[in-house]
Amino acid sequence: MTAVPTRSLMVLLASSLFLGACSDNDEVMTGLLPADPEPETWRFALEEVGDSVQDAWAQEFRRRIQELSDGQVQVEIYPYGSIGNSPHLTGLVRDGRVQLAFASPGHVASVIPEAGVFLLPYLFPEDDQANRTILSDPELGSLLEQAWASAGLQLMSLVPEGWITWTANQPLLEPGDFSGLRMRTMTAPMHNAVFEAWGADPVSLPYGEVHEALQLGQVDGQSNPAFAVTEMQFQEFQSHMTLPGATRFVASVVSNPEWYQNLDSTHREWLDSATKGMPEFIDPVQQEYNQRSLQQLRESARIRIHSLSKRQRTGFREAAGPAVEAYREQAGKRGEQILERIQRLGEAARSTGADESSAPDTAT
Ligand code: 6CS
Repeated sequence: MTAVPTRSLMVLLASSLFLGACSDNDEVMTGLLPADPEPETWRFALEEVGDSVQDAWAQEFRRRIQELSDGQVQVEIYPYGSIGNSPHLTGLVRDGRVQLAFASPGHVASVIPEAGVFLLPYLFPEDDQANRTILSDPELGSLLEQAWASAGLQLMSLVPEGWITWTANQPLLEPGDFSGLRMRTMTAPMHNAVFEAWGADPVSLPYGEVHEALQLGQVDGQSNPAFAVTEMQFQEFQSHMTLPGATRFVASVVSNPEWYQNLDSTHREWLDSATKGMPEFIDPVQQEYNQRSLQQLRESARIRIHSLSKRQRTGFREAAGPAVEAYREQAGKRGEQILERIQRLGEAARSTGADESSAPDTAT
């Protein structure tokens, strides 16, 4: 029999007496076991305000992590405005001061030129399922991960946020309508290249400055999913919205690569399992948010909503050539591989008829 040191015996005895006095409550029993490790906190910064698509993603991620880790990992969510704008958030992740953040292509393409592929009009199929299949393609995923890694960012997930709409104080139905229009763009030069191809005069601004710029007439129009328009109240200063069915807003969730690599296997597994399946969670959420916003705009009759016909879309696609060239110049060899992979997957979807459902009212 193993001898129990007298001091330990006394501690045990005192503990059982104490327990006896306190009933056999589980929580108190826990006090006898080695102390639970202190929960660790992961900071997660958003590019959007509370109740947005990014917020819904982050809340669900937090719920999953806390459940998987049994509370050992807490996630602290910082909505847009609490710690900085998009380029700043990317910097915080690269410096390791924030563990996780959203990074959308219109901003992050400044440091990851390959991210600009998500800004190219009429590249991805219109069909939702075909689009999902492309975004989950392992070969494309690996190329994107390499691109993100070479900018010091670990790509954790792609987050579909819905079709991008254009708003202005005039209908935007053909490329010529953009002529001289001061279009607000996100901060990456690639976003300017898209609207320049149609003759616009782009003005790069952080998200948080768009409302004021529209109000003061410093910009004439902007582009964003419908949920973002109502959430940020852009419709207060815009009389027309176009549903071009040209580009979907696909954000990325990024982490610090060193932090990710240095996580112990259990924590990394929690993180990976929490992230897996998030596209399936967020897709219906973004659809609901975007549909609700469009409905709200239609009912308020504050803004006229236009859908582009097939012919009008073709006009925009054909005029977007210089934007594709700008992407090729900026994104180099890997950028070309990414573009070709998306084109190949898109052609495969079209040849199987998976891209037939190009409804004119492509709004979510
Ligand atoms: O327009 C922007 O800058 C922002 N739009 C959305 C929908 N999310 C984040 C991004 O920064």
